[in-house]
Amino acid sequence: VMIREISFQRIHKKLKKPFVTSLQTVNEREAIIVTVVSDSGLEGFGECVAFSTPWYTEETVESCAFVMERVLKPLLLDRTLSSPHEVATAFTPVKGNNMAKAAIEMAVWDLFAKYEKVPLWQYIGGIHKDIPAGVVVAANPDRLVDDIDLAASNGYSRIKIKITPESDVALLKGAISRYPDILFFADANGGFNKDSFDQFILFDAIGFTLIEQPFGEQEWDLHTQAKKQMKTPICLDESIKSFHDVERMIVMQAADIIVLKMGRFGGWHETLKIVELCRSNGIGMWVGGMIEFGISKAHNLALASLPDIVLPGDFSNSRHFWEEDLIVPEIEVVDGKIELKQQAGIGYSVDLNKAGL
Ligand code: OSB
Ligand code: MG
Repeated sequence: VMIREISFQRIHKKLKKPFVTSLQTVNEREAIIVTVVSDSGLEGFGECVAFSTPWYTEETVESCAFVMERVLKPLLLDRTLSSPHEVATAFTPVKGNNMAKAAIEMAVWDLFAKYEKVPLWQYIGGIHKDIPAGVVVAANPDRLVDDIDLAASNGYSRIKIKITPESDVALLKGAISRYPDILFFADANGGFNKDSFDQFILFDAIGFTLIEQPFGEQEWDLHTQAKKQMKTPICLDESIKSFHDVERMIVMQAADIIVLKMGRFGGWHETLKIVELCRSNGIGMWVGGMIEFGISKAHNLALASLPDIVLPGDFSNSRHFWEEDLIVPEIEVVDGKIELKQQAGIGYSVDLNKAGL
């Protein structure tokens, strides 16, 4: 496949309601849509998931726009690839900037699946055709019970609750015990530290399926200590940026489960290596979200189809965050599940006319 054209579209949309985390409140979402075109006229799509400012990771929309246009695009343009794995090799001389790399790389994987005329989820060896949905609720104690009730009534069988050291253990326990059939995850986004370590251990009694990123991304020792003392599985999100981070996590016994985020790993190639490493070491995996649009979600859904991914990910329907998504059809949750498409590639068409506010 010859890469004849690579283009970028910067878009932004207002969220239906603000997304509140301990780190940041997101009201509006910018993104960069990548389109790659082959010599035969096939189109592949990717989406850059960096945020407007560096509150979650170092990269930003602006840094990615620069790196994609000026640094990465020239490495691929007019090149003939025999496998999408060659993109990661072509990008190796460029340090970091994983979200910029991932956005272009994902578009090439979509293109190859379309070239082979198979859905992307089949192209990568996926088997699950119905992906369990999952939704996120904010740490706000006044709204916790109502938010959980709403998510449950919308059919979600996995609810992730943002927690902080100020979260009330008894309130959380009471709120989630009302739904014994729903899986409840907790996500601290690194909000605990050495001083609040003992307080964190008390969260073990709540009954969460797992607790995501209790401590800062470099706090390997604290995670190891917490895992030793707790029965609730510890899950790492922000700490995991590469295959090597997972190796370190395994050696240090710092966690039982990881969140897969292709943007942070640099794309499909690194993600598939990480999945294999986790599989062979008994590490659990699930696919995380970045408040993204349908293109990134479609890639994530394909990833969630892999045999060893059994925990439900951050998969809500398109209308959860957006008045209108830019894929057709939109992502829809039916009976708590999202059905994968049979069309080649990501399985959805992209309508950039729908990219406005
Ligand atoms: O920590 O998982 C996170 C959204 C933006 C940045 C970080 C995180 C999140 C989420 C997922 O919690 C939200 C979603 O897309 O469903
Ligand atoms: Mg997280």
